[in-house]
Amino acid sequence: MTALRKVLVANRGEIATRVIRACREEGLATVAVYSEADREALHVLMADEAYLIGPPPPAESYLSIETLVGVAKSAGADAVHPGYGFLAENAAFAEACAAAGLVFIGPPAAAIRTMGDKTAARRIARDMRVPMVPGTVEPVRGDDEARRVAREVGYPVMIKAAMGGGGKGMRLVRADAELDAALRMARSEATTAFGDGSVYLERYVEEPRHIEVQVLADAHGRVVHLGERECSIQRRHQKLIEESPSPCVDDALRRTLGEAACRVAKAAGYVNAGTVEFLVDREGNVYFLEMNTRLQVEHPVTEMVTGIDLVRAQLRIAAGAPLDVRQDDVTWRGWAIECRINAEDPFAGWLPSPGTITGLRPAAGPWVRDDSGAYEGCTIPRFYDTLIAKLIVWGPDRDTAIARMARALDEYKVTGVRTTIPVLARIIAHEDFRAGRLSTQLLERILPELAPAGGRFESIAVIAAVLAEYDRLRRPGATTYAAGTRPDGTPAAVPGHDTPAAPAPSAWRLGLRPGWRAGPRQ
Ligand code: MV4
Repeated sequence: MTALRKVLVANRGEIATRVIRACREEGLATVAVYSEADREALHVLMADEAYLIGPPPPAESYLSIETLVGVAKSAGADAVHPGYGFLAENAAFAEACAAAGLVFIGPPAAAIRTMGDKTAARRIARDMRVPMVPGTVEPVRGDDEARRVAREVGYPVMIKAAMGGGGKGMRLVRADAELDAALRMARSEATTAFGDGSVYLERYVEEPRHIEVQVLADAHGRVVHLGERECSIQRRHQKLIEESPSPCVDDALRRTLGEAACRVAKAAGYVNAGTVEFLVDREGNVYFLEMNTRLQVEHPVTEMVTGIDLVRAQLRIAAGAPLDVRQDDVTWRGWAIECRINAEDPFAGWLPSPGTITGLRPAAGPWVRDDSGAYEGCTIPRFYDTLIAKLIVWGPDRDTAIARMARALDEYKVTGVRTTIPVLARIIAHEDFRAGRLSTQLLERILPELAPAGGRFESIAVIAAVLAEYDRLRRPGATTYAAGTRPDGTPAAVPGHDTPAAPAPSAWRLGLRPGWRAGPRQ
């Protein structure tokens, strides 16, 4: 046991606030870090101390391993929580923390590295006799081998980047004739995105459901699973709504999936919280997909049905404590649903809608949870993920949870930026969602009717240009250009798109933490 005292939270937004809350409940001091775009962000206000780590582009701030480790050491932190995204699944970061004598609140670097290679993960699943999609367990060497395997497993097949995951760099191939070109494209995309052109093949599963199992593993060899989350409501690999349990998983399947997930975690030498992903086809066959070596965005739905605080568990596991639950102690009660509220305009091509939140009234009331990184007057910067908050509800059964989510979405008011709330409400009201007829294709099918581009459509060319501008702004050096800057240090509005910046009430005057003081500026 290494008793932790002070945790540096290497993240921003709602997940940073989630981790700070758990630390405070555990009696741990917290250190926030922030970029120039986040000077008045909620996580900065909530932490005991906060340190500026650089300009807005992530590569120069939240992704800078050297800066983060340096700040953790100089602030006297003894542990680092990476949250999700940014450096959460970066083995080099976990190693740099360990080398500096900091406890990384996540899995061992070796487990991150193993699972980062999706073919290595498939070899583990094969060795553990966990069912998986037919395909290769090594990267394919040449085009001839690829053709042979594709014919063997049968078309359609998917080409996936070995170092990819989360849907990036996948390519669907329906016939021999398309294979060579698809391989070339996939390899080149993988090289650009992951610095490694290795690809592997899998048979394509049509209209699958996306189900994932939460696991917790301690440093003493004990592994438990906390059941599944249904994550089929996605758009372009971004989940919009998640729930637990899944309407298509019964007790027997839960046990099968849970035991499979635990075997994979054990074989990988996994420690801390992790998630094992599966696909479920129309016939109910399940296939291992990959393992995510981090706390996930949608972890709250698991917390709500199991009563287990996953971030608290992460902190305790990192300190070397044995798990305080055995598998038989884990029970599931009721139903939980999460909706992701993003600053995006679903009626204008889902363009990011950064800016100042001029009015905010989150939903509240019984069995409603608001995991948020926002407050009235705060600014949603254009440099990061557009997630404003996660709205989570619990009910004794799925119908009650759905009615509660509909009520809560109706109650949730945000002005100043466009949000995904209206389209979330329409999905929740849709008969296929209510009937539990979920698949990864459902959203693509019903969105044209739920979120017509009509009213605010700005033409495809404008949308493409604005998206390219956001892309550019997120790259290193982007903030040193000549355009006018806002008082918060962020560049002026994207022409023709942004809502004009309204003067924000100063966050410093909100008095969220009377004792708050900024740490030394770097
Ligand atoms: C698949 C698949 C079908 N067949 N693999 C996407 C995220 C990443 N974790 C793996 N993903 C998928 N892999 C095989 N062999 C379907 C998905 C998938 C998906 C694909 C297209 C559109 C939406 C999707 C949502 C979830 C999963």
